[in-house]
Amino acid sequence: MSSVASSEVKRSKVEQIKADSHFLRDPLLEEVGQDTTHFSEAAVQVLKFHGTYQQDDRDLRQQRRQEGQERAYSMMLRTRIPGGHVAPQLYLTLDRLADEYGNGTLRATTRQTFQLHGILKKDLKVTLATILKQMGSTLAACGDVNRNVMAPVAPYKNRPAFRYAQEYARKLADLLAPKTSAYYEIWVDGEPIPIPPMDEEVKAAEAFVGHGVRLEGPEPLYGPVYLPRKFKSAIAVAGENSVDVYSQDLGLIVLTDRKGQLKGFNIVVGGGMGRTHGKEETEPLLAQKLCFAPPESVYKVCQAILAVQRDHGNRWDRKQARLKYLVRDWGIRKFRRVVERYLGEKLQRSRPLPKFAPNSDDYLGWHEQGDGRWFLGISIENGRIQDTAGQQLKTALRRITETFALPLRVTPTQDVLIVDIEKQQRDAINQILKSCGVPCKEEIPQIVRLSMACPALPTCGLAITESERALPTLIRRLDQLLQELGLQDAPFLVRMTGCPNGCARPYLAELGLVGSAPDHYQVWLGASPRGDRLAQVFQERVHIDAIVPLMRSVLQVYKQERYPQEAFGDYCHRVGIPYLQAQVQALPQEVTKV
Ligand code: SRM
Ligand code: SF4
Repeated sequence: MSSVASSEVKRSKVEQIKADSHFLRDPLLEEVGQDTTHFSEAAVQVLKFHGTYQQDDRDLRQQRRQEGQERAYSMMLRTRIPGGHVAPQLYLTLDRLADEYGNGTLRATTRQTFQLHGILKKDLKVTLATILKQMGSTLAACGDVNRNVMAPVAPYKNRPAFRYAQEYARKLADLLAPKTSAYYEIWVDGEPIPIPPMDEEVKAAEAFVGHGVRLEGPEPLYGPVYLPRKFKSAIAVAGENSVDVYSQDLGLIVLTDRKGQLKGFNIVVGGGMGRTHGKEETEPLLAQKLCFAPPESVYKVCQAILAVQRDHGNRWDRKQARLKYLVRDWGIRKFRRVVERYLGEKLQRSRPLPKFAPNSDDYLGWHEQGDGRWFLGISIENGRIQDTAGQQLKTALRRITETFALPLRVTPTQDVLIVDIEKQQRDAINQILKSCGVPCKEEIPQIVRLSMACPALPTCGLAITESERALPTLIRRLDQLLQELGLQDAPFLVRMTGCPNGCARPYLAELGLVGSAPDHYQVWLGASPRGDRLAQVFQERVHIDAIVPLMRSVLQVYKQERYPQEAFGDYCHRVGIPYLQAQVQALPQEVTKV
């Protein structure tokens, strides 16, 4: 379409790399087989579409530089798991690969996937091929394409909306997946491998041509330069927003009738978290209401939305290239008009929706799933599955999966559910967890269970400061503070990131801590616990040791002034950030200083 052509004029470096890659092949195909420790810059960009990031151990960077050695390179590998649903054999494969080629840990991510860290370049092909042969995939887990599609994890068999959300997460993932054969050529040398068959409905929907939605060539939806930037989608259920649907480029909300029949989806567009400190033009934004789509037209609408971003998204400044900026700059009305032009028909108005419930049900512990079987939610602190001196979490999950061959689901908050458990298996599962020292739900304070941190140091190349390694101590201090203040009945969502990119969605947390300098964090308050209102900056640069004293002063005021049952985020929003800042300033200096 025309703006793809016009963006050729001054497209960014990554655009050129994508164009030269011949549908995600070059220069990766050649470099994979080379005896080197790392990939070239161009291959690194292409590699992302294949689900892999090149990283280096940042703890060792300085020392290695001083010793004249190159960086300690390794690869992070991210799987694509629509709705977070993982078959037992795939889980066992990932568990084994983490030990054999990775750093011995698995990481459940905020988008319901698993990551392996620490894989050396020489082992990348065997690791990836092994995943592929177990019907797993990493294609499009990263890169400028539709990423892992999220959906609520609860496997309720008697609540059809949850089943539809999982079903359509899989369908949407298939519909919007890249079609290049490069993935199989590179990682399994084109060898035929078992691939889950594509749903007939999705196959039929793929043929949609609309007004130029599909292009000539091997990638009819994406074309040779794919999207201007990453694209994220999720499916929520009316009343349940564990996926943070308003943080997505494309969000679908399942609507059912009284009998549980699928009526269709409300569609929201243009959400996103990422920003850069000091660059006002970058900002977290909530997705806006676009339309309602019945099941028979939802695929067309989703493809049209993606095609509008493909053709009109910013291809010269990657910091302005997400769909959220197109929607912001055009306004939702113009965006809707252009989508309608691509569709060749009018969009239907969004349907009324009930308010989302607070995101305080993490589905941890034991629950009946509505068909006589059970599911068990296990808290994974900051998503890291590993064996430590006090807790053999990785061993426990492996033993349970080996013994009972049960599927797992990764939650949007970095936890794991084991599903389809027969009643008679419960005792043995409890016994395995106990013998491995894995605490049950009741033994973990709720503020700890609800919190999230991104990986940050030492693996993330963009981290400004610590996150996953810093939050465990801080969150326990915050828990202690709640108890001291008699506020243990009012835990709130705490999310920490090592930089402003927002990987743990901190701008939708009631307390968001965003790395701004080594050991310092920007403090955000006032988001809604329902994931439908963003937080605002409360303090710019707070040393990690000053966070608890700062929060003490805020929570004291909250305790005195909150309405009955008023959530912390809602209170902060009601009284406003300037009011809270004034309260903190009014306190003695020693309370707020580092
Ligand atoms: Fe993220 C980049 C980790 C969810 C926004 N993210 C990265 C990279 C790959 C760093 C890099 O580019 O070199 C991080 C790898 C760290 C590591 O060592 O693993 C990284 N992001 C993660 C994960 C693992 C965090 C976690 O704690 O689980 C999440 C993986 C999700 C997945 O399975 O697909 C993860 N990232 C998110 C989310 C949350 C979400 O999608 O719901 C966001 C905010 C939502 C959004 O995209 O707007 C997010 N990550 C970013 C950004 C900023 C994008 C932007 O629009 O500005 C970057 C940097 C970039 O793209 O340039 C980034
Ligand atoms: Fe890295 Fe920043 Fe994402 Fe954390 S938020 S994983 S530091 S990019």
